[in-house]
Amino acid sequence: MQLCFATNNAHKLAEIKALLGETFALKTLKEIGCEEELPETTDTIEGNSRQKAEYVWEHFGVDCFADDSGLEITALNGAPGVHSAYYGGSRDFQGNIARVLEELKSASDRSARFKTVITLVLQGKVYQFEGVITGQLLKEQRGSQGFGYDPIFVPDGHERTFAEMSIEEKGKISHRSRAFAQLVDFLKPYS
Ligand code: ITT
Repeated sequence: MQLCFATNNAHKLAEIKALLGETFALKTLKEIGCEEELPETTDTIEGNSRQKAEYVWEHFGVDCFADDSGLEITALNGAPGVHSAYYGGSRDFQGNIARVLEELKSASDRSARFKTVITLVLQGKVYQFEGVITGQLLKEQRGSQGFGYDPIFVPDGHERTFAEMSIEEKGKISHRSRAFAQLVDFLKPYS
């Protein structure tokens, strides 16, 4: 089954390919001829996920799914949330982490959660799937795997940060894999 994953993030693509295996011929945006930046102008993770998937369906006529994720920090009332990618002012992981650590300097509650919402557009019909993982934010970075806020996030029930885990270990428990497990289940009859 031909399906496009609407992302430009190579780390995410690698994670999802590892999860999906060979069942689907997963196409990248480039492979379907989409070179432009996808719109992400709503103010929610759900909205941006849907906006990206619908854009690909409407402009390229290819079944596709998009995900949008973010880090929701309790002490910051759910920020950075939909603004996670640019929280430090630009699309720079170190800048984003620096701002979070600064804002949490005097916080006693360091709990947070990663959330992923996947939107699938299949022959024009829209479906959404959500995955969440809760954890704690460290005061300094540990590990070099992964991306984004991984070096400061320790999932509940674990000792190591996401950045200290292999792609496979993170893939077993992550917000994205939880959302994707639902997508894969949903797609089973179509494969
Ligand atoms: P695309 O929109 O091109 O798919 P993106 O980097 O913007 O890629 P998301 O919208 O899904 O990715 O996530 C927004 C930001 O949230 C992302 O840039 C990271 O800073 C953070 N984030 C999401 N998932 C993460 C993860 O598994 N580990 C660490 N940070 C993550």
